[in-house]
Amino acid sequence: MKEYFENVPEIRYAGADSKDPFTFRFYDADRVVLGKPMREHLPFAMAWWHNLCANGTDMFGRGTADKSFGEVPGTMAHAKAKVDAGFEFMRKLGIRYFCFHDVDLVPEADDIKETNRRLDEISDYILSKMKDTGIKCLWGTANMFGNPRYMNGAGSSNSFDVYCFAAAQIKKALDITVKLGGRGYVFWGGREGYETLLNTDVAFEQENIACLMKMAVEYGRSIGFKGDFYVEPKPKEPMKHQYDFDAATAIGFLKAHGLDKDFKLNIEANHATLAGHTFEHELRIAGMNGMLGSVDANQGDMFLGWDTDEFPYDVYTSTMAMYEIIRAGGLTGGFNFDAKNRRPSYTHEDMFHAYILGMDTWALGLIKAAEIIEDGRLDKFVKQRYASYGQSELGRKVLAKTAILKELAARADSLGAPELPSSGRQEYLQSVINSILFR
Ligand code: XLS
Ligand code: CA
Ligand code: CA
Repeated sequence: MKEYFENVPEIRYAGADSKDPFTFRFYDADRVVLGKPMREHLPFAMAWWHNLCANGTDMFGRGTADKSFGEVPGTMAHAKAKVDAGFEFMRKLGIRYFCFHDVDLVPEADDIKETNRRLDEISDYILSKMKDTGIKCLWGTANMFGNPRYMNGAGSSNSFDVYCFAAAQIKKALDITVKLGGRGYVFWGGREGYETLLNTDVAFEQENIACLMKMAVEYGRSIGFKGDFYVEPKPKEPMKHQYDFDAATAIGFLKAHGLDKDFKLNIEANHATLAGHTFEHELRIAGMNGMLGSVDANQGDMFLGWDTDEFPYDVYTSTMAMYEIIRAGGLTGGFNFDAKNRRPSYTHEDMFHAYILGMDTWALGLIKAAEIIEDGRLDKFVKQRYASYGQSELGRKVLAKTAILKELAARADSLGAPELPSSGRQEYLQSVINSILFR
């Protein structure tokens, strides 16, 4: 069997002091943290599109990276070479899952019947590789934003024929996800949104999106899909206004349409910051609603207003994100590196450096989040901050939801002027975090 990454060995844990670039400094799959090995806390996944397809092309220039893997792009031979290279890549890193869009796997033909035939062929091939390696599918999805037919969206398109094409792609992507045993199925509303109200019926479009999702659930369940459907919120780009703006908006939409039992959220770090939120905020909102499903593990650039999909490097964020994830009871999905090398980092070795960085950043985040939990000061502080509700009979009635407005007003009258609430102590708490992070 041809080796695609000859210069790269299997990546092993070698400790924080390791100077060998092809080692993990923090990700030690067997290390037990909070009673579970790291590999169980961190089901990492390779994103087929960025890792095996994206070559650094941007709107100002051609690609810089060679992702041909020795074959001619646009052919089935190339599609198979990507499978071989991808499985070698995952095996060398100890990554146990992958995520895909339909059109990442095969070149799209003009006729959907031919595209579907190619998908059948490649998924047979992928399945044989999965059996040989034990690598699994985290989630699948349909790319309903790239083809020009989706210029006005898929579920939100003004064209009924385009809506039918979206349905056909979802049906096939679900077939493939089930065939590969995927844990989840993602809806990222790529172009589900609008540019101007002057030509848009928002209510009509949102009803149609929900209807498509309902049909997807019915079909998925009918073919034995037991996993979660996910919505991946994103506020903008490519559309100016995207309907799944953020976690709260997506949850409201899912609940309004009775989809919240089958759907959870796939929270992407870069999308959170585009929405003006921290990643932790989005995880908290999803988690407290029982709808935290999976994570797209990347980071954005605060100086740029677009979706840069960088590999995660910020340990403050991975720590506080892991803190949220653990407290929410973990993920039903996993950690998909929806991230790409920077354009000047164009070699095959850079693909490995990027994943080593990402996996180590999350491993360190897990270790430090566990320390914050074991330390307990943060948790205790937050509980104490709201303690006044439990300190009077009336406060307890509010907690039991039996109080009435008049009683509360009477208490306010008896107090005259209330004392200031207790101090937020933000700077103290930040110093606690630093002392745990850097000890
Ligand atoms: C794009 C999205 C996309 C989804 C899957 O911004 O992040 O990659 O994760 O369609
Ligand atoms: Ca994503
Ligand atoms: Ca992104």
